[in-house]
Amino acid sequence: MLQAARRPKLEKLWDLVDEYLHNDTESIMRSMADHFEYTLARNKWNLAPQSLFQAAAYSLRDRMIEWWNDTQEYFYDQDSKRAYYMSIEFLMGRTLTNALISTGLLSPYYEALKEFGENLETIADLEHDAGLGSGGLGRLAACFLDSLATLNYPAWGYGIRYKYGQFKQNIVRGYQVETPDFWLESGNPWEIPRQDIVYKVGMYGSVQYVTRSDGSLAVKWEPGHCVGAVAYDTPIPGFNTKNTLSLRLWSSKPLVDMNPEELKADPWDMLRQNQADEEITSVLYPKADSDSGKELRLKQQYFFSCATLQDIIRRFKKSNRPFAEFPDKVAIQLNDTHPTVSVPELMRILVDEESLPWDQAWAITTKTFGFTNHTVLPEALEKWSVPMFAHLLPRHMQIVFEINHRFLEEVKVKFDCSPEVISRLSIIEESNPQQIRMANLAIVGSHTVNGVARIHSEILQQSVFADWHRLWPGKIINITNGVTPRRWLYCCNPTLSSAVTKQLGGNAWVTDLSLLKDLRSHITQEFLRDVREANKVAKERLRKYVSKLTNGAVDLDTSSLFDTQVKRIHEYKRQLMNILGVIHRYQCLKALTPTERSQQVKRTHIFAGKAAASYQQAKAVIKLINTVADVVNSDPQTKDFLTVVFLPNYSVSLAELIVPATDLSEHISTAGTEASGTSNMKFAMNAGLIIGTLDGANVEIVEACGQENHFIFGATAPEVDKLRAERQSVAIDQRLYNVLISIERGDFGASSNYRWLIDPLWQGNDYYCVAHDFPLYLEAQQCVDADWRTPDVWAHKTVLTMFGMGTFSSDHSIHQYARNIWNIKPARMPTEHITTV
Ligand code: GPQ
Repeated sequence: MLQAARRPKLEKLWDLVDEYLHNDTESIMRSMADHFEYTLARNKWNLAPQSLFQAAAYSLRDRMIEWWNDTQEYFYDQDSKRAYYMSIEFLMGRTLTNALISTGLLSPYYEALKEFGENLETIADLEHDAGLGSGGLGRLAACFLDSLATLNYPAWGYGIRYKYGQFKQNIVRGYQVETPDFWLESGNPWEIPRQDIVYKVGMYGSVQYVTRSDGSLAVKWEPGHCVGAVAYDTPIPGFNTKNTLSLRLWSSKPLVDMNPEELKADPWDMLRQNQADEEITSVLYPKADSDSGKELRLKQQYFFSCATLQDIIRRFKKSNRPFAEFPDKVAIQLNDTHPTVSVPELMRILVDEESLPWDQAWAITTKTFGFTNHTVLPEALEKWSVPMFAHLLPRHMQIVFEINHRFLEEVKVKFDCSPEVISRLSIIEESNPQQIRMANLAIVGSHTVNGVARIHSEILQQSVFADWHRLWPGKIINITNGVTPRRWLYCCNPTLSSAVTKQLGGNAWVTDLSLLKDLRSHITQEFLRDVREANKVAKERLRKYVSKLTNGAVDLDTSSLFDTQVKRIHEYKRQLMNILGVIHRYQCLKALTPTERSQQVKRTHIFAGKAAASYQQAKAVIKLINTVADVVNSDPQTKDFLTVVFLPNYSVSLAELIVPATDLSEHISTAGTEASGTSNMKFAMNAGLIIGTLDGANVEIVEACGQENHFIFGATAPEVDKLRAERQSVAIDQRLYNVLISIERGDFGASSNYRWLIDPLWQGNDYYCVAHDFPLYLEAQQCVDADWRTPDVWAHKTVLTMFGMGTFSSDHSIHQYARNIWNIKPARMPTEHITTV
């Protein structure tokens, strides 16, 4: 309430509001009751749990808005440089428990809900996940927001408010069936619609040349159609600080009065156009198998970039500074290539609208943007066809050509590059039709490019972006990903968290995870016991979940080893190798006598993850896992020793349940394919061991936690390159042969379901090296069994792992972004600026 001080007459009024927002149980109950009755218009005699959740959320949101306003005012007063994190995905999951913990209001809310006759956990479970993302990239963005707020950095998140998040996955007769995820069904109490913040976003049309008053010639884009971008803000509380940031998501809406020509059109045509405008932000990743689908994706990207830049520039202009100082006040991070059209958009604004000379505009632009790459898979590097781009964004197309022309001229003059190198560096691919390589545009338009794990950044430097690395040494850097210890340890694993707090004599570790390393040298028996206990509690919670999900059909044995692989289903992640390994284990068990069987390590294999709707191979893997589960779980000879479950509809909240309950997690991608992985960090932070390849962040995790504590196997990245280059055909191991034959024979339903998976293996067409790594994987699994049989050995490894995870907090990553890319400083509100108790 800093404003109040400036307008004394209103002071009293604000004091009254502050009074209302006190944080004791009584005041919280009063605000909940208010929202129950007036915001939700519910009958007070019927305290439906869903409405209680909403009332709790609204009342908490009020408190966060209070802090959010103060934070924004504080940043403004401090004239802080701000970082803007632009991401097409934000995989936020649920908010309630996390926000209560961050704001320090868990206990009064717990009490308040108890007074209303409800339990906080039950109420928290009613919240629908905000699934505005599909995988690690979106979850990383969410972890980064949590760290930015917690570390008091002046920052904003910008993205799209999709009406439908990532699809809901149902498993029907073993197959994945997708249905829309209408996450807004019961409303979204966290967001604040800003009908007052609407920007005009143009598209199509033509480029005009106009004469300025001084006689010079200016270029002006006359869009053929305009849509509105409405802001929706979600407060992002920091842990143990009142600094509260904002995630601003854009929603599209028709702007009829902006399109006067269209007013003359047939009303039905207009209605259809309005619907099309609303559709821009309907779904995450519209199907791109048609030209219209591709255009919609590009439209989304431009819509989001255009609205965000207008908002950033409006905020910058409040300081009345010249544009030359823009990069001193603004850092924009492009989370992958999706927001890269922001580069020509900023150039258009500076050159066409602000009349800056090209060179100055370009200097400002390149000092403003940073670019994070998240993949080396060539198929995932975005390209847009030139004719399509030119049709939707004619002025931007000119600008991209101009950027490319100037860049290539500079390269030719300053560096002695061959024509091949020039053609690889070009932003335009000379195919038919020509394509814009968005990664090249992002690299040229940014001052720094970063990979997300050491090995990934090295691959970028040495192969994928090697030409660039030679051209501009030092421009490609590494910042290894991290995950927030608030959500991924403190909130999701309260028992283990308490043990750590007890051990360290306080909870400072929640914002400084490096404190864990001090515990490595004196591991106590008490702590080992606590870790085992936490694992037991988490396993029991998961057992109950699975039992409810399967109507009691699957009852997990919590004394068994929980072996988990949960992530997007993709060939490179090799869930196939995992399930083939499970079939091998099943065959081994079948071949044993009952006495021998009873001496085997009991195991539960847990899978979860979504396959892209059009990805046949990935969908076949899901079918295979589910069918193996049916066979194995109902086989009386083996069912006491081996259980397989595929948990449908993987999500952030499901991960929060699975991660603490896992003994061993699988991160077994073909070396050189997984940029980083972040679930590996979550599991290890929760004292889980890793079976994995030397890929992505696994490399650094095992280095930090001790390779001897994990189960590392398989071809290394250079070996994979060699295998591929030599096209070596790998002889199929006898155990793999037996597994493939059993699938072929129909032991797991019609083998035709699995042609996509098995034929390439028989044919030696094994791009992801499953056949090569399979025997090594089985050996690593045998080592797992051996260690599991010695509980003390296992327990020591888990604890050493957890204590080695100090640098994998997203706080650590964010400090590096702040220092090495954005040049921003923390700005924590001093307590006297805070009006709420
Ligand atoms: N990642 Cl390019 C995604 O989740 N989606 C994408 O579209 C791309 C990458 C992941 C990547 O596969 C993981 O290895 C990373 O840990 C994660 O991004 C965050 O960097």
